Amino acid sequence: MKCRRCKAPAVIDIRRHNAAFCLDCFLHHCREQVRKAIHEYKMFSPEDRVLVAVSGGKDSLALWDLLVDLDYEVDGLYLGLGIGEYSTESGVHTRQFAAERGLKLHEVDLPSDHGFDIPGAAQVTRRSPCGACGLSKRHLFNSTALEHGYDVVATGHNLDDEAAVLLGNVLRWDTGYLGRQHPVLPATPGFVRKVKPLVRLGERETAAYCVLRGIDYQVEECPMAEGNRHLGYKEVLNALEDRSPGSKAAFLFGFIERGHERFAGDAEHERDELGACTVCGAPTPGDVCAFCRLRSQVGALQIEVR
Ligand code: Q46
Ligand code: ZN
Repeated sequence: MKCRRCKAPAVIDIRRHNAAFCLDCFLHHCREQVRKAIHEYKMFSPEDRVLVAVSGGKDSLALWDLLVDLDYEVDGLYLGLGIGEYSTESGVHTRQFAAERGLKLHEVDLPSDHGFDIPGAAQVTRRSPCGACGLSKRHLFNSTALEHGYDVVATGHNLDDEAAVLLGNVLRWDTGYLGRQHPVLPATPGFVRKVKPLVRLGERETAAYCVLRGIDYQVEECPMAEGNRHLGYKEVLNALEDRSPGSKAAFLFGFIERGHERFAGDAEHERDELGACTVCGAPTPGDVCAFCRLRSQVGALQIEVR
């Protein structure tokens, strides 16, 4: 197997691209895919201040590394979820990555800053931990970016993640979510811009990128992920990809190019109906936002919720 670019012995093959690369050319390929995504979808410019949401896993650390390498002004944000050993180790990997490179890292800790953790929230609400986790992440990434004056929040969602989310949204024909599923969500009142620069890279590529760059990431999966629907969608898509390489990318990019626009109106309609949370001021369709309601349910906030 030879490198497509320089003909040296290859270290990785990417069936979707029908290509193999040597170490240097693979790193170049990853940078090019991220550069392309940023330009193609007009994610941000060198003048923008970017906050990367880092979990300590392969995707977010690869993203931070790639953006620094491409000379963008990027700081990190780590959110402590209070998921036992998993969170402790994720924090260690993230802090170590930032310290070794002299990068600025913001930290928000759910237990000490907001009075609850994800396993506790799941127990009290009797809902899936990922529900409480996802809404806390969305809320805190946005509010922290606003508080510190960042223009953009970048997350490490890769091609596999986005294709799995799309499959879930299509299976439920959730038109509001389909209207919001795009590599760039523009800023609207109360929300900073959200971008996904890894959308052109698969998770096998981000893992290989970290290994080849010597990035020490959290290899353990979150223990709360078990039974999560998202993992099932990934398995289905992997089986399809095995049979016909490139089908995952065709599914996702076909939607972005030809499907997304048709649902954009549904997302806009939902956005127009937002007011301000009476507790924290975040945009919300009701009186109190989902994050403040969660805090009140777990007993970390005393409010009357109708
Ligand atoms: S961290 Fe949170 Fe994930 Fe764990 S609880 Fe679910 S959503 S699985 S990316
Ligand atoms: Zn609120």
